[in-house]
Amino acid sequence: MTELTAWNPEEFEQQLRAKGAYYHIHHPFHIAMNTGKCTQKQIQGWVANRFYYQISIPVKDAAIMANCPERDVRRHWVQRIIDHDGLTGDEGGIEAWIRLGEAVGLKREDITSLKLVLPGVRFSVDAYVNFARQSPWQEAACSSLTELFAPEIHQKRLDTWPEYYPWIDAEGYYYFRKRLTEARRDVQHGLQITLDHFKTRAQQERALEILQFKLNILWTMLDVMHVAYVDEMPPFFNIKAHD
Ligand code: AHQ
Repeated sequence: MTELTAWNPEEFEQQLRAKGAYYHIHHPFHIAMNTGKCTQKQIQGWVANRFYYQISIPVKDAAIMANCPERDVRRHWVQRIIDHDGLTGDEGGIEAWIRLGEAVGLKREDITSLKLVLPGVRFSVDAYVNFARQSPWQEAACSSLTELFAPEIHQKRLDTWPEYYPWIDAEGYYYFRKRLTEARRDVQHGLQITLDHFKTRAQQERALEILQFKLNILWTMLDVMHVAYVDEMPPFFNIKAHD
């Protein structure tokens, strides 16, 4: 079979951006959140579960750094870890996410104990971290390209939540504002690595497969939350606990 012609960089980028159709902004749980249909409990569930994703991002990025022999890539990629873990005097994104949790009425301990994290959310996030650990660093970099679509989702929250959820302390929105610039900067670097590395058509198709894998992770996390908090069927909800 003749090898398909590789896309040029513009066509390849277009193919990557077209995957936005599968972004979790289109998930019913996200649509409910952004149209004011969620209860405080559902918003709290989302924030508490997404905390596990947030604390896993720097671990994932450290795995990429550990697999990457290129100093020039690492000296840029390291900023992602700092953005989340913070530095002395700059609390960082993980602390800002805890602030979001407190702004929606959770106690710090409810969030940091991970006691509200659903098994399916944990499996999805762990799949992402393990993918980064076990894959070539360029493939793991490519998987972060869901952030091509992230500025829109953060802006949507900033535009809609204050009106629909006046009970949320506005302090909590700092995280979404912070990501607007960070995501745009990160994704330029991740996109350049992807356009430079995946050259043949087969490699470019592989990049699309990797992006779909990460889109599946984000979508599955919301499926799990929907079953637990909307269908009210958390794990073992119908099993009588044996003492
Ligand atoms: O807050 C998010 C974040 O820090 C990151 C890092 C990046 C990655 O390395 O995969 N992806 C990501 C995302 C964040 N927030 C998500 C959201 O919906 O709030 C979006 C998510 C992403 O698009 O991958």
